[in-house]
Amino acid sequence: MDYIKNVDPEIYAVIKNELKRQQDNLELIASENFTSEAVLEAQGSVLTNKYAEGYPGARWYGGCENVDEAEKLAIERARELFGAEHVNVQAHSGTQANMAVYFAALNLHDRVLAMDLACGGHLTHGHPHSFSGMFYNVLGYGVDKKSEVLDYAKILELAKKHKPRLILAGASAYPRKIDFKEFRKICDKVGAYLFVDMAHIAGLVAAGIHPSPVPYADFVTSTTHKTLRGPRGGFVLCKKEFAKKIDALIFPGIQGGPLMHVIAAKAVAFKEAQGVKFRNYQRQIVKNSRALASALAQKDFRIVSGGTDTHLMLVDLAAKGITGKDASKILGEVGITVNKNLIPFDKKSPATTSGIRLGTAAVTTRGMKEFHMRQIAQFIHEAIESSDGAEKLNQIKSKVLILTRRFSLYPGLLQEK
Ligand code: DSN
Repeated sequence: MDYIKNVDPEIYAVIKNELKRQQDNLELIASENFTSEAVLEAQGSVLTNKYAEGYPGARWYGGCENVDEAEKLAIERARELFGAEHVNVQAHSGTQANMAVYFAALNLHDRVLAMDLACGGHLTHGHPHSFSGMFYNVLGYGVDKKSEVLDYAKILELAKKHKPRLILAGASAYPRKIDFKEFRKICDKVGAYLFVDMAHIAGLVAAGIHPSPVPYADFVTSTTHKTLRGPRGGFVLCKKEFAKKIDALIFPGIQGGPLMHVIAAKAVAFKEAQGVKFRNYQRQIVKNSRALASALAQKDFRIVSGGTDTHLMLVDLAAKGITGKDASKILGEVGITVNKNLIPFDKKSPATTSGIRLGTAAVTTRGMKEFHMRQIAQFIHEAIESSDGAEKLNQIKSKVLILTRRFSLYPGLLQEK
């Protein structure tokens, strides 16, 4: 980073400080991860200089022979990894991948059935301030009040009553496996498209640890940077019959030039996701998630739905007498990064919340195992119990630092010469 250090010391400092923050803290935000060095290299490469509107072999600009290869590799690897009929790797983000699917499948104001935000859905699943809620008539389904898991009979009832043109499955804060086969059956009963947003679980799906939505869904979207561990970005998988429509809607429909450096980094991530090492990594994510949930439960934290089958869990803090907002602040003070999150049927507002969401993808990337999850649960417990004791919080912060220092992250990066 010598060039940036000389040209722009302020931004150099930002990057350096962020690297230190990532190294020193325990990253438990369920949607975050640490890419490999290979992904970082591809994303920071000269491919950023190239315009390549269009698709491989059919671009609007000359000189695309090398970036064509990168995009073809990304497409082929994703197709193989997920067994999809068609792949588009140009979506800049999950939101844009989702937008292309809405535009491909629906007319304005069509009816959609999607997971409620309060029960774990995403902003693009119908929030009134998202294009999805502005352009479409989105109705929500949730989880069962007692079990806090998806109630497929209820979803079928809603589908029969409201006759949506599209049903959206997938969530940002749902800790249990989703039965995509059941969703397909519901869609077939009411003649709806099935659209799965697998952004959170894409790595688990790639590794065969969560059942794949691809055989059942008309459209599947994802980001590349969560459990999949790639660069920040999105992609779309769909049945062959929608291929042309999806491609035309991504470009020129909603995007201009694709980010070829990001597409190359996606190709690297898809390659990394093909190996045994990645499968073992995904298995460890879930083992760690279960270990963290059960260690927290032993400290009397209520885990929504009683546990987890995935990389994430929701912790209900109501009985601890603290809000999600305050808990995330206190945990931040001891170097544990989490986000406040609504829990199903939350009585508090989205800005306050009764819960926090925790995920284990990033700490597993660092090499932590079940034993360390039990240590982390202890830190969380101690921090929440001593929320007004600055000295105690400092002690916990030191323990967090001792743990994170044992698991190096990007060793050698930005080292002073
Ligand atoms: N913002 C992401 C998350 O945290 O789940 C979803 O896009």
